[in-house]
Amino acid sequence: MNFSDLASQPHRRLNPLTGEWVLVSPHRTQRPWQGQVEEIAPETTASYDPSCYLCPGNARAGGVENPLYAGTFAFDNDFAALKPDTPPRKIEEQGLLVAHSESGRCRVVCFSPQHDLTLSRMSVGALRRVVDTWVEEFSILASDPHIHSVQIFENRGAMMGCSNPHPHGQIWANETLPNELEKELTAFRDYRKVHGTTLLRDYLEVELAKQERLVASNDHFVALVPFWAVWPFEILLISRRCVSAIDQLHDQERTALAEILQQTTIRYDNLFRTSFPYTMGFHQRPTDGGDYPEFHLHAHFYPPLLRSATIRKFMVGYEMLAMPQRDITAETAAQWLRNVPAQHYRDSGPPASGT
Ligand code: H2U
Ligand code: ZN
Repeated sequence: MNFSDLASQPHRRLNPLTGEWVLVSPHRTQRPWQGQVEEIAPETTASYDPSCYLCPGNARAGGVENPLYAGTFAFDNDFAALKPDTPPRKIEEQGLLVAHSESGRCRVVCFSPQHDLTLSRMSVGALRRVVDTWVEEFSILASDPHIHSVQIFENRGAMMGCSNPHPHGQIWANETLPNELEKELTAFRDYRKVHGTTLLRDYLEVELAKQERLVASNDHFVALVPFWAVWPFEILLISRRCVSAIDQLHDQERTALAEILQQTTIRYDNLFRTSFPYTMGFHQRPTDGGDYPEFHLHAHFYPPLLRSATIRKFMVGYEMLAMPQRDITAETAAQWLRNVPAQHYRDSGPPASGT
């Protein structure tokens, strides 16, 4: 098989971060669709919602009142999935009934006081404050001796199960390493043992040479559709310098991260002229105090939309029972994302006629 076959022939691609394969069926993109079309919720346009539990000055569950914050605001999740004071316990029966207690902390981070904003419509200055807040939260959680991994993420849009349009994300910090981090860490370690370099540094070099999967880039970050993408418009955001977590980013890199977050999310919104749903999050070194030279900071964006604002990809059938599958190739997806305007559609007037 050679690279020119990838646009037309069924094939599988390997994800070197997880060791898992994805089936790609590019010949299938013309298949008709008569299935479910999602309702889109109308876009929020009020900058303050008196019933929102994240807006400044409003009361949350349990009655705590949010401060009149002006930038970002972080607090302990009132319905935390993990608790710091969980007593250590273990069940291990015949290797078949195995359960371990898990302690940790859950935080909620409001990105802006303005209820109707999204990351895609925030200024670089405001996004930089979000980056700084993530760094601050990461550093505090990382210094807790009981916390060994910190997962920063955002669920955006009702389609992804997000409970509230107010711009916000979450941080879950665990005593152990979650599955995805564990898989990546093993892959990074194995790669470094064999090649002496970091897997993502080498992968970035390959992609910068080939160009065809790049979406956006600046002096410090590159956003691309990875060769092994599962979700139609999945993006991998990689730091050019190999740092193991956001606390190692210097001033210019933090601003560059804010800029590329803006660029990536604007391109997503512009693709189908809708507030594009996704789950995104950073993968960073474990926070057990160890040194992780093999770990290379990156973020994943997993958006569910497939071919319009209302048609989504379902991970069902073959995907649940066998392996993930996609129709449009990573190269086509990257090309579509590269070709949309770099300015947000809601800030750039009506579309030209005929588009
Ligand atoms: P999601 O929209 O991504 O689900 O995040 C909202 C989080 O906010 C959710 O985890 C928390 C929920 O537990 N929350 C509070 O901490 N306080 C509240 O008053 C309501 C929701
Ligand atoms: Zn709000």
